[in-house]
Amino acid sequence: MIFSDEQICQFRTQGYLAVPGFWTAEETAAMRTELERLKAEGKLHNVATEGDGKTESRAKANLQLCPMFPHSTFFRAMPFAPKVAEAVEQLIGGPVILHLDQVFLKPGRQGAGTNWHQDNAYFQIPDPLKGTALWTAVHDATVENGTLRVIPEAFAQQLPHERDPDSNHHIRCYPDEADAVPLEIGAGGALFFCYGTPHATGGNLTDRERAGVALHFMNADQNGVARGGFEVEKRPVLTGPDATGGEAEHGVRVAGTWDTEVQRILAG
Ligand SMILES: O=C(O)CCC(=O)C(=O)O
Repeated sequence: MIFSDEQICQFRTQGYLAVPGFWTAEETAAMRTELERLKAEGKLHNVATEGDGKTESRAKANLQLCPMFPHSTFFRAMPFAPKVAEAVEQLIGGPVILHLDQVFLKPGRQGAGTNWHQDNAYFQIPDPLKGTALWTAVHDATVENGTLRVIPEAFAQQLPHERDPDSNHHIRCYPDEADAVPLEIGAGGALFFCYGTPHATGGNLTDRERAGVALHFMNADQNGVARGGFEVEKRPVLTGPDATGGEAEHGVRVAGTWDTEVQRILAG
């Protein structure tokens, strides 16, 4: 996964980059299958509220699992897929550290969006271009089913955030939505957006569910000050001299298992 100068420039000036077909059809099918299992086992929780920031909504569902790695060796392996670190390192520089993993699933009709925010309002790294989300469209993501929207060129601003009344734990901001760009992308596509980029998802107005897996990465030189995400000793170092393939953080070697995990899930 080698990005062109134009793609890297797009990320560093606009604050985001869309990469259709980042994952293969097999990898994406395995994500859907594993998500079905996690959903059937009741691992995803509705974080949408009735507008008071605490009472679970009965009408709307924004189903979240965060973190995923303790529940799935498949999703634990996903950030260790070699193309992930290769891609991320080109955008934010190395060494690369995994900061957080999570999934948001929006059931058909009921699915609720995640309101506007900058990830750096949580993570608070000094340089917002040294951290990025890799948001994977597990299903085709369209305006109608609430795909991600971003505000380009806004990553250097620090927008004021407050508690999100539509979520039981999120915070939100209120950027000028006239500047927002919807990023439609097919299943298996990846949207990279830096920690400063304001972003939101919308409600799912279709009959079919839509999910996004969000992995967050930062440059190791931000690790000492970065807030939120995994506990410091659980943030896997993916590249550079301190990378152990997951042994230091998970106690087992995870690097090199992604392809086997994909085949294991597809074999049922
Ligand atoms: O998929 C969503 O609803 C929200 C994703 C998001 O906000 C993130 O990955 O930071």
